[in-house]
Amino acid sequence: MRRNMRYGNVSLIGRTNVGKSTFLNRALGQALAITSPLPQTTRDALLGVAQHGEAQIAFIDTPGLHRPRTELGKRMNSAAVDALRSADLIVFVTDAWDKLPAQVGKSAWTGPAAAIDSPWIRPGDKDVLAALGAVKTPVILVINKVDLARDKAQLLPMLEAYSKVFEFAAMVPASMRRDIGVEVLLDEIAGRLPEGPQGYEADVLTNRPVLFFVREYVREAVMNQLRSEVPHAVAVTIEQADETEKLLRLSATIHVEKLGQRKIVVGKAGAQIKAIGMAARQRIESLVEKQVHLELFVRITDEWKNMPRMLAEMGYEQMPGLEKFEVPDGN
Ligand SMILES: Nc1nc2c(ncn2[C@@H]2O[C@H](COP(=O)(O)OP(=O)(O)OP(=O)(O)O)[C@@H](O)[C@H]2O)c(=O)[nH]1
Ligand SMILES: [Mg+2]
Repeated sequence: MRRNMRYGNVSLIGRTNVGKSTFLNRALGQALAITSPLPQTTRDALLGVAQHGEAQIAFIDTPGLHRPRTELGKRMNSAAVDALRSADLIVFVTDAWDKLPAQVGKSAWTGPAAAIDSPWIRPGDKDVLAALGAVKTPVILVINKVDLARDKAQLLPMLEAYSKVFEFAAMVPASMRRDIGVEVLLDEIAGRLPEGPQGYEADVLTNRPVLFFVREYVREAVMNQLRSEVPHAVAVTIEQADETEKLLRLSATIHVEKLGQRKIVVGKAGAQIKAIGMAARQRIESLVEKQVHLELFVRITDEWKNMPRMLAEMGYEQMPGLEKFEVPDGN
């Protein structure tokens, strides 16, 4: 073991759409995880092994914590909570207010009764902060998307409000999009990991198989090309995969819930499905570094989000022992 080598598990948690997966990709130096402007992009915990100086950081990116309305939603939350169990360090990501929170500007507002009721705390963060109260692991707070804050002075009361609710090991304002604060954050993380030998061989990036990313990259293309309810109605299964030295030949099915959604995914004369296939194929090709043939089908599978058999086939596993977990309602 070299001197000062460090290694540890670091879980990324937070509300949906705050930039957890974007941060993972920054840390890895490659776009392994899928990201999109829509909420609920990540559905599964994802390991990404990053190297930072002498430290090897085993990140677990997780689905955004939310109040679930479907069996899929419950499984997403339980995947996120499960990732807290094995963590040496938790990175809790939230995002900066783009303008002053409404209550702050109101003269009638006379200050919060309890720290958690501060108008500077994102309402959706309250559940997560309450859940963190029960963990013993150190937590670093990241306020991402500072590029969106019109007035940077707003960050100070926000940092102060969060620090009153929870004793964070560190607080880092960042912009994953503009590459602000990323190095500082990685230093803060690396410095807090246990000293010891590395957990993975130097060339290991993740433990997910290629077909996991095939499903993800098809879904990412849908999420980035379509709007309204369609992206959230979509799941992807692999029908066939054959690999030779030079070529990966795949066929996959995009499941939607309704006929109208199928029409949108296919598009006029198949133009939309072709564009989705093209974007996904490029992502897969750069991952496997060989030529990819990708054939896509679109099928209506009503209620797949509530069908345990379909969810299992799509890889959204039930975490044993976590069925009872509920995000506390913060009251
Ligand atoms: N303006 C701005 N946008 C950002 C920043 N970081 C991420 N984003 C964007 O925010 C959106 C959501 O990013 P993701 O990384 O998918 O968010 P997430 O937290 O993983 O979301 P879930 O997987 O749904 O929980 C994407 O459109 C990103 O490009 C940032 O620093 N500034
Ligand atoms: Mg994500």
